[in-house]
This record gives sequence, C-alpha cells and structure tokens, in this order.
Amino acid sequence: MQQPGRVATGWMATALAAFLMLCLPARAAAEDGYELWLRYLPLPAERASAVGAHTKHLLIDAGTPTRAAARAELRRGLEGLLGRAPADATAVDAAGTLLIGTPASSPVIRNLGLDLRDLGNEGYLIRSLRVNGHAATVIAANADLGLLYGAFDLLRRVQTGARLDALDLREAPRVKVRVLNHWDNLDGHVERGYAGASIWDWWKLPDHRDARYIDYARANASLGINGTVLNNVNANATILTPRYLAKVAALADVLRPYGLRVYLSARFSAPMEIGGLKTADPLDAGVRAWWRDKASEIYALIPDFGGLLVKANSEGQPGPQDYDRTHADGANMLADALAPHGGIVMWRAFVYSQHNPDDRAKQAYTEFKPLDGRFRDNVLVQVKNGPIDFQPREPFSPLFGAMPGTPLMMEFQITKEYLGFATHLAYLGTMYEEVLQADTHVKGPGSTVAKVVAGELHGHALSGMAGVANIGRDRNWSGSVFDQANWFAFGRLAWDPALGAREIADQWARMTFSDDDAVAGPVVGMMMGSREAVVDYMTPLGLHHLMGRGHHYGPMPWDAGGPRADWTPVYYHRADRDGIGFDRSRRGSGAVSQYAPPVAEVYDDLARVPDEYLLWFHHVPWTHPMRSGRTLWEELVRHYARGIDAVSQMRRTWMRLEGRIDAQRHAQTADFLAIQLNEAQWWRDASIAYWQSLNGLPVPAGFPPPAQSLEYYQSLSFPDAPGN
Ligand code: GCW
Repeated sequence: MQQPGRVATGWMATALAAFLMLCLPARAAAEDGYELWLRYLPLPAERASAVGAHTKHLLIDAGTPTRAAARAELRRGLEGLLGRAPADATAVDAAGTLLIGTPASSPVIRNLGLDLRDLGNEGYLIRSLRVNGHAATVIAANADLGLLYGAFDLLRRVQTGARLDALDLREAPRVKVRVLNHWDNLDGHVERGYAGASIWDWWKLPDHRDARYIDYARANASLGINGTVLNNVNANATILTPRYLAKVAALADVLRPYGLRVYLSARFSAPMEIGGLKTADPLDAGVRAWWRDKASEIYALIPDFGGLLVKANSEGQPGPQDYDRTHADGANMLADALAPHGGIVMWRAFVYSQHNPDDRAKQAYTEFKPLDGRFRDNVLVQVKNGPIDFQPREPFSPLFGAMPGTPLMMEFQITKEYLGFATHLAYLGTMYEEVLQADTHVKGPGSTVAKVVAGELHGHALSGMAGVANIGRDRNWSGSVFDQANWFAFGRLAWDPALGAREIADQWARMTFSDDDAVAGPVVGMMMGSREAVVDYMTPLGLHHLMGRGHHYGPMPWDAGGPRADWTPVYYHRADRDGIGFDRSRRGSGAVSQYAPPVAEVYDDLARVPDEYLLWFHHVPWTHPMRSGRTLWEELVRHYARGIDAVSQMRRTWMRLEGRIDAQRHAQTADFLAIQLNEAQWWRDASIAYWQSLNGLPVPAGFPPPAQSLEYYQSLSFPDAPGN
C-alpha cells in the first residue's frame, strides 16, 4: 500500500504535469498574430549580451503619458528581447545607460547641447555618446512624441539585428499627416473589411475602453502613423451627435499618448439630418454657422481633434454639387469652421458619376484640376493612387503634379478589396513604391509622385498620406499574418516615401517571423513577387476591374448591364471578336493627355507604352504583336500561367519553412496559400473561357484549356462574400 504522503506527491506531480501541459498550448496559442511585429522574442545569447551592454540602465523622466509610453515600451521590448528590463537610473553614472529626453524634460540632454533644429515635433536623433565619461545611447527630440518614435526605432533596430555600438541617426517624417482611414460603420460592419468586425466597440464606449485600443495605438506609433479617421467615408451623420462624440472623445483620450489624433468622416448633409436645417448648401449662412458650432462642440471635447474627411458627390453621397456649388465651396466651408481650432479638411477627389458619359478614368482630374489654388490652406485634396479605383495595377493618377497650388494627399488602400481579400498573399509595398516612384515629369525628370505627396515638389507645408485600413477584430488584426505587412509598409512609407519596398519587407519579416536569414530571406522573396503574381492571374497587361459585381470577389469579366455601366467589367475591357482594351489614347478617350507631355507621349504611343499598361491605354487586336514576338493573346495566356506558377512557388517556399515558423501562423498561411492557388486557377480559367467565347481562338500550344465551361463559371455566385 502506498503511503498517503507519496500518493499526494504523485497526485501533485501529475497535476503539475497537467498544468504544464495546459501551459504549452497556451504559449503556442499566443502566436496567433496578435503581437504583430512587436513580438520581442528572446535574441540569441551573444546578441542579447551585446545589446544588453548598452541598455543596462534607463534614464527617462516618464512624467507625461507619452514619455511613460516610451518607457513602458522600452522596458517591455528589452525585457522580451534580452530577458531583463533595464534598471531605472536617476543619473548617467555607469556605462550602458539609455538616456532619453527632450531638452525641456531632461537637464542632461539639455546640457549635451545637441542640434535638434531640423527634427520638428516628431523627429528624433539616436546617438552613441559619452555622457559624464560613460558610454551612453541617447534618444533626443524636441517633443515627447519624437521620443516615443525614437524608442520604437531603437527596438526595431534591435529586433532586426543592429548592434548599438556606434549609432548616429536623425529621423524626421517627410509627410505631415499620416493617417489610417477606417471604413468602419457604426453598426460594426467594415466596408471592404476582411478581418472581422470593427475594432471600435461603439456600444460599450465611452465607459468601457477595450485594452486592444492601446495595442492598436502602439502598433501605429511604432510606424509613425499619427492619425486615424474612425468611421467610413460613406458616413453616417450620427457620429457627429453628442452621444457619439462622447465615445469619440474617449477613444481620443486612449490614443493621445501615442501621438494618434482622431479624425472623423463627415456626411455633407449632416446639418439637415441631425441639425434640423432645410439645406446643406455650403454658402448658406445657417449651414455655415451650424458647422462652426459643431466644430466648437467637438474641440471642447477633443482639443487636439485632427479634422474631417469628406466623400462628396460620389457614389450617391451628398455634396456641394447638390446646390450647384463646387467641391472647393464645400471643402472651404468646413475648413473655415475648423481653422480657428487648428483642424484640417481632407476632401476626397474620388469623384465620378454615372451621368457623365466621359471615361471614368478622366473624371476626377476634369473635376478637380480647374479648382487648383481655390482651396483654403487647411485643406488637403485626397487622391487615390490611380485614376480608377485601387486596382491590382493602375498608372498613377494624373492629378499628382497637376494641381501645383493645392496640397494633394495620397490615398492608398491597405485592405485588399481588389486583390483577393485576406486569403491571397499580396504584399503591397511594391505597389506603393511603384506609385510613389512614378515620375510625373511636371517639373522635369525626377518629379516623382513621392515628392508631390511630401509637398516638396510645389513647396506645401501641409502634406499627407492616408491608408484605407485592413484592421478588424480578428485576433491577427488584418485577417492574415501577411496582410499585417501592408499596414506596416503603409506606415513606413508615410513616414518616408523614399524607402524601398524590399527593405521594408525585410524588416517586417524579421520582426514578425524570425531574424534568421533562412526564414527572412525566403519570406521576403515570397512577398516581393506576390503582388505581380496577383496582377498576372487577375488582370495582366493593363486589364482592370474584372472582379465580381458589388463584392469584387473572383472573376466576372462577362458582367454587363444594370444601372451603372461604370461598375461593370465590360465597360473596362471593351473586348469583342477582334480585340481588347480601353482606348485612352488621343484617338480614344484622350485620358493620356491628362499627364505631362513626356508621360503622355509614352502612354499614347503603342510602340512605347509599357506592357503593363497596354490594355489600360489601348484597344488592340488579339493578334497584336508584342515585344516578346508573341501575339497579345499568347502573351495574355502566358501571364495567367506565370501568376499561377508564382503562387505555387510561394506555396512551396512556405511549406519548406514548416517547423521554422510557429505552427499556428504557419498552418493558417498554408491554408490561405492553398485557397489562393485554387482561386488563381479559377481566375485564369474563367477569364480564358470568356475571352475565347469572344475571340474564338484556341488556347496556345502547351497550355491547358479551362477546366470548366464558361457557363459553369458564370453560374457561380457569392452572396456571402464579406466586406460588401
Ligand atoms: O472602391 C470603392 C469601394 C467602395 C468605397 C469607394 C470609395 C467607401 O468599392 O466600397 O466606398 O471605393 O473609396 O469611396
């Protein structure tokens, strides 16, 4: 018989073992993507001790919420990376001190006499210096927010392999307003959202402030994003009622320490809907007074409120044109209401109408170009990257460079409405880079879109970049791990539009998965080719807008009819028995003429237009001879195949990483790559089947026929597709 004591010990051991077993999956479950790129996992011992030698002590006056956030992040990060947080210091009296402060908050920094003049309120410097005879690492800035950004920068460097021996860097953002645009409705639905419901829990606000809001703020601050528009541009006026403004104020309080200013989308007709006025005419005195009062009401609650974003007279939204006023009249009315409080207006140029028979690609330019110079100083005109709508590839919008008297803000889409939602892997850093590096030529060669957006080309103090967020309540925030990279890339490029997509991908991969080259290398390889793969299997050679109606999921190139021709694929591809493509040359819609002459000449000329824009600008026969020597038809079929091959290759690369990446994130991504491969095949087959029904051409030798009949693809429907 066993002694009682022994039984108890055995029982306890079993319980302990069971408890430990429970802990294991819990640890693994933590790798669900929630931590984003701020994982702070232990560094290899040798690197940890090298970094640790520079971060033994931390000297920071954490007497403001922002400096407290910087201290907390450094402690959290270094504790994770090194296994111990730095000890708090009150003076630099030993080697290995991390010294952080503004001249105002730190006498030691003040005495160093550092030159901080070009850093503004958000920039910072990081330097390895000797202070009081001791080796120290200094993060200095003019204002607290710069310190927080500097802290995140230092942590990023540690996460991606930097030593802290001889640091000497200065950073300041090139773009002033760096904001996310949430297309979140007040009922929790996110328009074009593929990561679950809205993270804003309007029902429980203002009394309950979800801890997740702080992690949201940390993630954004780590990239330098300094603002967020909380609600959809298809706006509900209710957000401007006192009940909701109290909720908005609560969010502003949570986000403020991280440098995130809150903005709202305003519905132009709000004075009628919630104000009881008979009109929303921007020149009406009563309407103007209503907006002035509304602005005062908002600023009383949120003193650092950023301003308003407006979608007007587009896709059914109300706007100044309802009263025969211009977009400038509408924007300026709001700008006048916000100006006394320091707020800005972001007025969208995404304007087109089904009643306008002209090429949709021309309409934003036609509408806004004549208004150049007529906007108040606190107005940014927000322009989508391309002239149509966030397609897998578009040429840059001709508005960039065409309105020298008006600061133009870039609008990128981070959420992948037209690139396969969250289940297709498409790194958008390469797309953003392609657009930002495009040369408008408006002031000679080198007049890049990046310089226009940064306000540098035409000398504007106000500048901005917006990204339509891909954030939702999913544990991994973005619907997939790789979609987090698009949020990351947007933020990094908003800070510095000249950064390279590859460098950004490399940082993200090291922070998100592993700093091991054997992991980061293949992951970056997958990312860098991924967007081109999507272009290849969905809309190669300049094709665009061939996605399913409404939800924009899957191929529907045959779709025609209905009240809005400009929402149907046939409007964009114009294919028939003889040829395909939208003629936007001077002989066609003339859209090419909206670009500066050196660009227009290239796009207009069939012999010079780059292949990737061929069918965007030209209608050509199926037999059109391509540079490759093949016909257009052959080239098209090859591109589809190339896209599918690229996805297979990504999948093989990913499967080889099994065991090197935590099981949960590996498995989810593997599932998604399988979905993507199937859907790439579907895009190819459905597209080829449809083109063949028009051109009667056989599939070129060496390529298989579509797996199913055209009727089969046409019979598919997806009423449950998300985000719509
Ligand atoms: O891309 C289209 C989307 C709409 C969106 C609109 C816009 C918010 O399909 O969902 O509406 O653009 O940017 O205003």
